Amino acid sequence: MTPLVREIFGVSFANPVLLAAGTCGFGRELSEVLDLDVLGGFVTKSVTLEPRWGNPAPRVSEFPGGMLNSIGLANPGVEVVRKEKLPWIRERVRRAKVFVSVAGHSPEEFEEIVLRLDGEAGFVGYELNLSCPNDARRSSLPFALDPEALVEVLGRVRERTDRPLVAKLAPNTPDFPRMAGLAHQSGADGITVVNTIPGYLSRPEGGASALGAGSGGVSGPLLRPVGVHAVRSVVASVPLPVVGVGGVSRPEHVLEYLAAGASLVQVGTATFADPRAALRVIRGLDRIGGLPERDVPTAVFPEVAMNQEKGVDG
Ligand code: RRO
Repeated sequence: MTPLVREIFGVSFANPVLLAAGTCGFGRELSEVLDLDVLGGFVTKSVTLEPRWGNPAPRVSEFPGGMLNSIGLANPGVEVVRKEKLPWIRERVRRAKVFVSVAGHSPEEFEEIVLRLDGEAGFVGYELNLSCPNDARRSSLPFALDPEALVEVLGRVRERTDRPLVAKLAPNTPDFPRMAGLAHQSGADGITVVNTIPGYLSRPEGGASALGAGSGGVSGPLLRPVGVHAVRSVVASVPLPVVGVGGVSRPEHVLEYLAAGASLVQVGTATFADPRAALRVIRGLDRIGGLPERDVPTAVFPEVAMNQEKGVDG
């Protein structure tokens, strides 16, 4: 067994458990019920260039397999994050490591958001949200399903920061090795898998959508096998740390993701049902007495070598 502490991206995490983007805002509200410093870290709500109100209510709906959401990227915009949210984090968060989730409508917007935030203290790196299923303003594919767009986002942002860049991919990516390989070649330091699965729920009486926006993203228990599968696939194809997310609500789930090769694991939807879910998970890992030994994969695997030979567009 090894202790819970993880050294990933040149950063020391007290444990491998982070809160997933969109499940803890910018930390402040949750800090009233959970000591954020028990966490390995957290990822902020995705930040856009302009403030966004988000989608019409209802924004979430439950079903037996989990939850469907279409929040619609509601966030105060990069300037409020810079002037209000990050100062709060700087003052109040001591040990937990914070990643800012960035979501643009174009590669230029990703670049601009990073430019505006990079001079600020209080966070260690960026999780690039390339996979939001609920972004009405981007009419074509999410970045994570569009190889050229993914390469352009990574390339532009890489020029603007030396901080760790973690690319968050979509669960409906038809080819994880290819997209993870492109992210790696374009400067990503890590890969997060997975975001929510596009889905639709009707109201019990039938017909109309259960959500104000129509379709949404599915998360919760049914996402766990999807996330673990994605972690295995990415770990086997790129020599980067992989962050696993999807359906984690118990310490055993963290161990399952770590056994699949994840370096860090995020708790997402479970926090909505119980704001202290991540604390229970970390206490459970403590009771187990640490984490099983596992080598972090460092080899360059054949799929990556193939992508490199073919060039970034594969
Ligand atoms: O805000 C959302 O509706 C949302 C985002 Br940005 C995302 O990345 N994933 C998700 O399920 N919802």
